[in-house]
Amino acid sequence: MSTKILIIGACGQIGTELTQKLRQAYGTENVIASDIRKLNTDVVTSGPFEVVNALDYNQIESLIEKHQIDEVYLMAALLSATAEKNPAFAWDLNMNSLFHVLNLAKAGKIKKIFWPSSIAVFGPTTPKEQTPQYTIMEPSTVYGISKQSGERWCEYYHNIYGVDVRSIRYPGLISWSSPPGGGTTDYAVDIYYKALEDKKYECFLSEETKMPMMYMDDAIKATIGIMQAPSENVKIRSSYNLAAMSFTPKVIAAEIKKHIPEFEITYAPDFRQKIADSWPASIDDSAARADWGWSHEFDLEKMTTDMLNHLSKK
Ligand code: AKB
Repeated sequence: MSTKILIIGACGQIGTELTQKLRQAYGTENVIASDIRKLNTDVVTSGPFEVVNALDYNQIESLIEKHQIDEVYLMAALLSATAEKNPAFAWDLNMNSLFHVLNLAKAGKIKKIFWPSSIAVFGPTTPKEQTPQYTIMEPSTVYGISKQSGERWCEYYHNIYGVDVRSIRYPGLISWSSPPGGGTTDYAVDIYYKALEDKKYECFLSEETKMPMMYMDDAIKATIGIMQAPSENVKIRSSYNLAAMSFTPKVIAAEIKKHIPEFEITYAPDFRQKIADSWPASIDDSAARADWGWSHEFDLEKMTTDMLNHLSKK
């Protein structure tokens, strides 16, 4: 029997590419994309799509029953920068959508959940370089607090109710096919667009702000990888550290300059600088590599070539 999948928040930066890859892997009809509204995107036109409010338990439940869903990927969330502007709504969306899905699994209505966490679970008191899987976690953003609480609840539902929930702590994600949605790491996507369009970019972070980053192809590979891993290999049920590369705005600008020599970057740090300063500069993801065989393919050089190729065609 085929696995039936529901993606909640399918029109976002990750959801867009995840939907395509899952449809290739599991068959278009078996992957139901859903989001708060029906946009005219590939996600909507390339297969089954449903409008759903991630805060509405009954709506999610009836979709799960209608399509006889086995697995849910809960991608709906407010990211770090947007969440700081609307803390109450960020907390509501990020926490209650998770509770809905955890409770549906607890009730036996779905078999498996993917829920994304983030490097935002760490804070200013966390060791900055090669941040370990287990370490001090005192997040200072609403987004980080919601992700850290979510991790605790995932582990609790797994330990107490046997819910099969799997999670990774995404670093900043860089993609060409869909724009990012309100994060602190978004500069690393914007910079490619502006380099091609204007040959210049004003960065909202300072030149030496080093953060962990990952190309979307690798993030999707990790997401599907952890979901397909045998249950006994997924030993951590809060969330796994995940890493590919770390760089500063200065370093990514120098890499882009190799392709577009006239490109210039300037710096005008705003409120997002404080968020970035509270996060790790690099991540130790050895547990993910050992437990379920995670490995990345893209470094800064390979990603930059791929991004510029795709964006120039776009
Ligand atoms: C953000 O910047 O908020 C996200 C994240 C690191 O989770 N990209």
